[in-house]
Amino acid sequence: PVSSPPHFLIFPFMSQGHTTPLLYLSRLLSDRRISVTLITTPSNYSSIKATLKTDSISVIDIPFPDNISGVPPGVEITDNLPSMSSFINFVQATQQLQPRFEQLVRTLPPVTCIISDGFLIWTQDSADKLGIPRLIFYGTNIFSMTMCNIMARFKPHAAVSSNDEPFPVPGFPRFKLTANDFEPPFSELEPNGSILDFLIRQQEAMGRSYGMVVNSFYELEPEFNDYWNRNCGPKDWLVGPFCVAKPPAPVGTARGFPIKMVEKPTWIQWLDSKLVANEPVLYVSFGSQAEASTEQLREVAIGLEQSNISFMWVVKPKQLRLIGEEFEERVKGRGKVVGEWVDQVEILKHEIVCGFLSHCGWNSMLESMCTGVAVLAMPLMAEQHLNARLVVEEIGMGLRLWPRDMVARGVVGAEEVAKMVVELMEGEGGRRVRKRVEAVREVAYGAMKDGGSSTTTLDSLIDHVCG
Ligand code: BUP
Repeated sequence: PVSSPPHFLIFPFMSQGHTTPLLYLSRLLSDRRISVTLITTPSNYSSIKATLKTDSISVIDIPFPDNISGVPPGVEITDNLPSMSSFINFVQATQQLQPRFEQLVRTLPPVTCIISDGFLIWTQDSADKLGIPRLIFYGTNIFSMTMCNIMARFKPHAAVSSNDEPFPVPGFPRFKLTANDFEPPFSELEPNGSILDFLIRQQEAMGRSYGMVVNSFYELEPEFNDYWNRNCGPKDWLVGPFCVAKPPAPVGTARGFPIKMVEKPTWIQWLDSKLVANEPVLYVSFGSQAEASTEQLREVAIGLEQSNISFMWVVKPKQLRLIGEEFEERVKGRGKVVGEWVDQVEILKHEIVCGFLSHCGWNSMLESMCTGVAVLAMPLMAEQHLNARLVVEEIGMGLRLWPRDMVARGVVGAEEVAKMVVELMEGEGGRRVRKRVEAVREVAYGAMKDGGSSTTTLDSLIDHVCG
């Protein structure tokens, strides 16, 4: 008798930084002859289908509730994370998907395993009810997870009197952090509020889970990984970096159609022209979620202008007018401002792109690593300050921008931007970190090759789950 293949159900959180990596993971699983069903909400359905470009992964959408109780007036909730200010309301609203989700799972071929985002806490209750093991996905690295865990358990910041004063980290005495490297409630000594409740529930659900899949690789953070498995848990499986996994099939190759020639976007043509002129380009982007203040954006603009370095700055359309048309006019020829969604990896892969001024979202950091582009770190929120510490101080593949007066949550001034952009692109510091990122790139690719650490870990995870 022919036995049916294992069936994994994947449920990403509805934001770019959390969905993209799970699409890659879906493909990695599907390539291993695992049947994969991806669950999402209606507004994400077509973009997920378009990105996957394959019919071998089923995508099913569950309608998002219309009337969401407890959402304060003025906070607009759709079925796609609207902005960080409505984060808690949004995650709470996703709970209303639970009955439809469970109903759906009961109608599908038997599910071997659920992989769902850590923010979708209630999927753990569903998994328990349905008797299916659940793996959690957080869009971050083990270093950040470990540091937050240590802060919550030991409160090492109780020993210092200000949020900017460094303290040694228990278990990692050589390493110094400040309370400003963390978001509340981790940065607080007596935390309370809805985020704390959320984290407590998340922690409790983690305790009931089968483990965590992580978009990272063992060689990148071995000591934090070992610490996590010894002291924190649940067990983690480091199976990335996903961005070097086989990319989705080119447009038009599905079902034997010939490859369609897609015209190069204007920003790639612009990079090509910079290559011809031999003018190295700094890529600037602060991600899809982070909201830099108007003041901060203006300082960055002035700094870029003063640096005299060529740059391409991808901004959210609503921020275009904050930067202003006169700015674009003044930097014309040297700088390009793009107010559209771009293929970031394609830009980072371009030969002429040599630096990345970034908010340090974890996907961006992995993409920089895997394309060998050195980072200029300007973290804004969430775990980005920790990511900056990891890539700059631990891995050594980037330089850091510091706000005025070294107040970690203050505004980074134009003079600092200009100075460090020049240092990254033309200085000794830049040469040092570029060498380092090249070496890390090799290791990252090695982890995803046959026999590499992440490939082996994914195979062993599948063996574990499928018994
Ligand atoms: Br903007 C932008 N094109 O124009 P991060 C982003 N991206 O491909 P974030 C594009 O979105 P979280 C664009 O390559 C990366 O994979 C980028 O994820 C892609 O930051 C992803 O870097 C952004 O993790 O997400 O958006 O702040 O807060 O969830 O980490």
